[in-house]
Amino acid sequence: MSDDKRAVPEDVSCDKATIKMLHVAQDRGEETIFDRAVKMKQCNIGTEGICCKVCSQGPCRLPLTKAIKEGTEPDNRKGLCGATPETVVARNLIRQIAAGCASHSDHGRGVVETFRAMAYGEAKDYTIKDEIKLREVAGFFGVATTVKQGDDETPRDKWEIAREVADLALGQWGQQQGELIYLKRAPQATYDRWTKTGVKPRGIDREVVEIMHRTHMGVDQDYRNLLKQGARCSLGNGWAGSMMATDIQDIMFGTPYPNTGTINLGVLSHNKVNIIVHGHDPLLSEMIVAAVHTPDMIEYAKGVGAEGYLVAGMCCTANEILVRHGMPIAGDYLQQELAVVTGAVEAMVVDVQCVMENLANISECYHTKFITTMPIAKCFSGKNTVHIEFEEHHALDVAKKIVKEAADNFKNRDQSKVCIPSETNRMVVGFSTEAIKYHLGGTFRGSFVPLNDNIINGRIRGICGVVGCNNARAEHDEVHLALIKELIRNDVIVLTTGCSAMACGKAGLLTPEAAAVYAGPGLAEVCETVGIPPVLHMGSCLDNSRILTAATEVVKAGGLGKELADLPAAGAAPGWMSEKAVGIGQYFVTSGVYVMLGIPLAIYGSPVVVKHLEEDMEELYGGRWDYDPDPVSGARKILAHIDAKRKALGIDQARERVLMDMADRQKIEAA
Ligand code: MSK
Repeated sequence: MSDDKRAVPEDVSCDKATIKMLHVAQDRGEETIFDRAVKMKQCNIGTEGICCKVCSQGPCRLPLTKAIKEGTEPDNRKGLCGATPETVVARNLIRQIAAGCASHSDHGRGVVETFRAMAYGEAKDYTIKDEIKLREVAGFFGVATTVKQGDDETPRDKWEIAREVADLALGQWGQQQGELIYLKRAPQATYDRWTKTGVKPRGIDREVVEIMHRTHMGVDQDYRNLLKQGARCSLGNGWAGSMMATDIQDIMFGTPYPNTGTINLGVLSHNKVNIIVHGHDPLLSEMIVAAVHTPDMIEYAKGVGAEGYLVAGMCCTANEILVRHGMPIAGDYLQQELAVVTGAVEAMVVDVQCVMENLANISECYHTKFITTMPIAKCFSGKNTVHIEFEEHHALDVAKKIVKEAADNFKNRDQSKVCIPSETNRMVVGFSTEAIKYHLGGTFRGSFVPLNDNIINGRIRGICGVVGCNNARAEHDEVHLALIKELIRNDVIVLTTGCSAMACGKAGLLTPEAAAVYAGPGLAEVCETVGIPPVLHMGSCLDNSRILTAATEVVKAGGLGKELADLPAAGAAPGWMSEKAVGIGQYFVTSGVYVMLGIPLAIYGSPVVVKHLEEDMEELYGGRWDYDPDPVSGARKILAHIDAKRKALGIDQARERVLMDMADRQKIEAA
């Protein structure tokens, strides 16, 4: 770290393009999040979760002193009202869960509203791209897909089905009683556990609102009861809000199947109008992709002297258009300011979530138009900031307006400031649950059985979902890569989404060839036979629900236990930063998954709450939280967890056989 309080690029990232662009930004005197992370220290009280701000008599701060920690002083910490550290920490944590779940599920609501408008003929620019998925999803809602005509069953009209599905799906947000329909998609034993522990959500919105009520001053003062509501709310997001959003997006835009793509800042073009679509919601970005391919927009680009358009994604909007259209990814969350620093971006078009406010400031140093598009996500600052509101009933018209705004800005590009790094990487992406099934068994025999067989015989040791953000407090990309490389080296197949998937793409882990270089012998053999990478890109952070459905398929395929908690599987978020990640982590834990974090939850000010999350939750839900700042050590804890699950299933011996190399076999033969 340098004395003038700027980040040392080589210390904060392992990605070459990021390092180069950070040097460029610093040479130009432009500040990025990497520098701000050096300048601004984190608050110790906040990081431990022991600051209570729920009434105006505080904030009350309850620091965990060394003497309390060591037991030489009694723990008499209390807020003005008497709130204990347990209550304060649990309240803060479940408020994060509520915010995270609300974000993903509100995104989901928008998708379902547009789907409904489409089904009723009010959003004519959208259509049904995957009718097979529509009919499958109709089955989950109990909507008939055939109609009886005499003795015959004939397929029902797809638009009729879509209308019924849309009405039922939308009702899940406001449902007040009973339980959410999609919970039944979980393995029966997992569902039974939720019944027993009383965490089945009634409605998506209701559980979020109830968290806000319970955490108001003077309501719920039992940390176990508070955390239970956090668990309930998380299921409403993971198994309903997010899962329905993924399903409906697949119906409207197509279910992803393996596809190739390119990643990193080097994808930007010197000769084309560069448009970056950033955020999470594919409703607009799908239309921008469609708009740039229309003859009038192609002509428009020529008219401004450009060779066409380059639409590249950023954050999870990138994952959405990548998996369905093969559109390139410019970068992840931490690279958003650096994309503008290339001086070659005509428009940074944002929808919702993970958009840094500093984009407004950094855009002012260049010609870049910072275009906000959602009524719930405007930006006040910056002379280059423009708001062009998205409206689903005229989606293509809005997209064309944005494309024109970008094209008109092409002439303002200052060539003396253009600096596009050369780094790009090829990758294979788009492994939806359906695609994995197809890959393993083909069109007629699509099945997870071959995966289970290879887990049982020990070629594959286990499965790990590695997901989540990059965080400016940890080394960019490296925390993901170190953990993932350790896992695949030890024959654990990795399912990845979000910015973690992007780190893998940039490092070349998302190609089938990566198996020979990085995977252990068992996993490498399976990857080579089936033709898949050792790390499977499953989509955006919303698509973590795909990991739940894939894990459910593994349980259904048999031989690996009855509930998700039985599987030799784990989850990890080595560099998480957003509240959405807390919501996601909790839905995995509540579903029975061991979750390893590389950045701590704000809970360590209450050892009692820590014990509940890291130990007691396993008894309740079968899954638990864990934390290790060292990614390799974190990976080893995941391996130990997977081995314990293998032992409980009685398949640990098979694993030992596969691990024997030639020398081991020769020893046995000699004996
Ligand atoms: S974009 S939530 S930084 S994964 Fe989904 Fe990346 Fe995390 Fe945003």
